[in-house]
Amino acid sequence: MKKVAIIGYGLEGKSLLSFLKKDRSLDITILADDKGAKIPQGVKRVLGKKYLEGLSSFDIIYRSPGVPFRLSQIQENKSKVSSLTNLFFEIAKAKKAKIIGITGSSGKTTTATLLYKILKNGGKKVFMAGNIGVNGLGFLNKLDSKSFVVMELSSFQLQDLKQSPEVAIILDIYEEHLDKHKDFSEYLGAKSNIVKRQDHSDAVIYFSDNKFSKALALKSKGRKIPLLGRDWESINYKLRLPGKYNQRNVMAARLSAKYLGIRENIIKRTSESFKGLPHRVEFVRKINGVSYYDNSKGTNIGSAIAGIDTFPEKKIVLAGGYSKNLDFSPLVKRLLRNDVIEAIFFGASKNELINISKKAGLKKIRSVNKMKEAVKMAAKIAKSGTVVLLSPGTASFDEFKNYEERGEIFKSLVKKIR
Ligand code: UMA
Repeated sequence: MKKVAIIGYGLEGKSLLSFLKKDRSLDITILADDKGAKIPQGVKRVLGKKYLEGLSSFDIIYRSPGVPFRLSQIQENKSKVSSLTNLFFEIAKAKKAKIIGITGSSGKTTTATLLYKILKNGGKKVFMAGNIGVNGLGFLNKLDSKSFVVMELSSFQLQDLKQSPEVAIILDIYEEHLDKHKDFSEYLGAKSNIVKRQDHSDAVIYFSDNKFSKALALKSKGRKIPLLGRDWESINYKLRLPGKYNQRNVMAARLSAKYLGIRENIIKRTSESFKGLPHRVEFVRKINGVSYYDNSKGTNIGSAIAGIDTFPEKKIVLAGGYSKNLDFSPLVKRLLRNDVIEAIFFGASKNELINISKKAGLKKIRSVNKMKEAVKMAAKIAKSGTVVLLSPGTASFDEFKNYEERGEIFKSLVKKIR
């Protein structure tokens, strides 16, 4: 019997277990740092702090993306380490399905969802999977040579990926996830796997005005299809989605769809009717003349700034939360501009934000402990005609389960304002 370890029992661990347990020749053990993980009866497990100690005794090791690839025990057994994403690629490619992989520091889910809708409206047999939270193993049996799979790929999923998608989309790239990656260069190295094993018949669509997106794309052996922000002028769809960054997401989805043979009128119609996704500069409510927006998915500096850039109006920005060791300086610099009337810092990183603001000469700041107090304060000081925007620039784990919970609680607090 082959000894299989599944590290992590979250979304990917659970999907792997239900997929692999059908194969009776596998002897499966779940490993996780969480002692309380609810693993089905009869399934072997090693839980708690020492969960990785016996790793070398396994023949295959499936790593969940949240488990850092650079952990010494994983590095020592590197040749045996695989992942759900690797398994998916192997089987999907064997079935000759076409994989369109999307990466970047923000905009992945929006671009993936829009491209999925465009391909569907264009009559293609299309599926969506990956970091977006959809388990691809669940639909593998439906794939054939006519299928397209739009996959959102995070740096953690790309880091040990042994194949590349037929079409790669590289959106804007900047600092992200420096709590888990050793440094920015490790993050870029992980992302480069999206093109590393492409061949001449493959293609990469990228932003030539983002130096990291461009540098990665140039590593591809496939066709290189560049995009520039100013290309938007010749497209000019009437989008429901706000902000320049969404124009870039739409441009990337559009060019990929065109490359895959979809007609312009279908791309335009789908893009113009697309309402976007929750927690990405989502309008919540207008009360007392003040408009409230939820950008809880602004979990890194670039996407927090992109959220602020969405509005020309005067605004109060709510920022802070669990720091991912990212450099807050560019965010503070953005807050210095005149359209920001006030910044309210909250959560675990508030002192770091205050210190950087002091050094940068940013005076219009307030700080509170919890997001709840930040919303209350914003409602008290906001004047009619302004915008209140939650654009944290951090992860949420100091106060919430994830960015979704933070966004939902923000929205419910805003709905209670009188
Ligand atoms: N665990 C360990 N050791 C660790 C870390 C975690 O044992 O060091 C265990 C936990 O105890 C738990 C399990 O691993 O049992 C959790 O695994 P996970 O963190 O990989 O989470 P999943 O639920 O499997 O979800 C993962 C992605 N999560 C991360 O990358 C952190 C999901 O992306 C993804 O949707 C899902 O796989 C399906 O592919 C989430 C995410 O936050 C949405 N992604 C980041 C982002 O978008 O910014 C990259």
